[in-house]
Amino acid sequence: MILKTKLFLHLSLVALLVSCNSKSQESTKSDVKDSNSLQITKEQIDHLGITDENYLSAASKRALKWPTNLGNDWFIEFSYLQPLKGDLAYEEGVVRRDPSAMIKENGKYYVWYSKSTGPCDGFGGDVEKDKVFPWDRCDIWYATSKDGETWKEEGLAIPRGKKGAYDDRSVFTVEIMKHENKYYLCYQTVKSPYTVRVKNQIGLAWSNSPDGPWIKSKKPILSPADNGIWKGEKQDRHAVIKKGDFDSHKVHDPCIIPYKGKFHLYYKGEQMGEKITFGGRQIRHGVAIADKPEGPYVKSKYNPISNSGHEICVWPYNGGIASLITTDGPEKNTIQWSPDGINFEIMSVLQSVNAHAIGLNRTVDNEKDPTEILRWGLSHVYNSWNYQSIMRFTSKRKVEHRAPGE
Ligand code: AAL
Repeated sequence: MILKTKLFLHLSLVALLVSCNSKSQESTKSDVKDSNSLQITKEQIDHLGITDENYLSAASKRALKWPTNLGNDWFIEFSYLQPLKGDLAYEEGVVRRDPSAMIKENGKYYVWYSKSTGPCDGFGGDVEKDKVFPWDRCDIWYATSKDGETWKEEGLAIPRGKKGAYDDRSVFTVEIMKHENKYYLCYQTVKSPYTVRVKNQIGLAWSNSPDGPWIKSKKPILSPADNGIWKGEKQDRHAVIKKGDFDSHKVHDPCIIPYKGKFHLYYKGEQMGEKITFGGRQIRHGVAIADKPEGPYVKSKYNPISNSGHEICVWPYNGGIASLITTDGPEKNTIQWSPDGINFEIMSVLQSVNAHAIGLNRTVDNEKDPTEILRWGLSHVYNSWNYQSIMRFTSKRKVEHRAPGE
């Protein structure tokens, strides 16, 4: 396992970073195999298709360090998204996005999601009155389905708080956890006014039934780090004196996993003064750990625990935690695994991930296969900037490549 993870670090990062930093043109002399540093077998040469073992390119040298017992278990392909039927089919004028994981109760799948109506106006106007993002002025709704394809919208689960509350502006991007016959919804919260610099927090609600009623935590269970310093008074999130920790601006996409007798709250951090790096946003994940589902949650000193990614998509596997990293950063489109829920290594690099803000299917036996939980689930899709809907994704293990009729 450890060997494999090291391999993939080589595959994606070393290839990207080390080769960028090394001299762009190697001399002919250094192309020649350094027989002291590489023990090469005939099988390796044949497997890798190397023309002359005395003339190894930089790529071949890296390939020769891959373990010979390389498996294919974590490599998958996503198919096209499929529309849902019933109440979750696309509806003009309505935002349904960021689906939670699915759980099965009373013979039905349950899903929770952010819901709002009407177009959004951005930050140019009156942020007290406008709807700035599709996920602004949301409440959390839920739906059920017998087959995961045709859904019935059951109604409101978590409304926004009363004026002045920490969640008075929007409650959104929800996840579900069932633990000892109790249900927990964790979600993002924003307090009005929704300015560019507004801090985002995480709230929690619990119930004895998936149908509610839900009791909300009086205070957020997680807040951004408070060690960044804005520059000037103008609402500009890029103007900072000090950026602060990776989560100094927003804590997002919460997902709680019961793990080794504790509760791991995985989340996405957004940093004040965020930059574009490696062609994407500077987004990283963190974990906060509690003894009880309600908290208090203490951020790990190892944070950030990813250097890339966007929405959180994590599941337990083989005594550790697996994580699908998408959208931003040099390690996007990889599946990673950690033996301890903190120290993640790359297990596979995916061609693309045709699913966003994934709602995992938590009803499967995720030990059957490392990626069993990704066989099908929910994703949101941008029908337009104003309106998003929920669709169904599928993926399969990539095990062969054959021409038609071959
Ligand atoms: C997402 C998530 C969070 C962001 C926005 C809504 O997909 O990362 O939830 O706030 O976009």
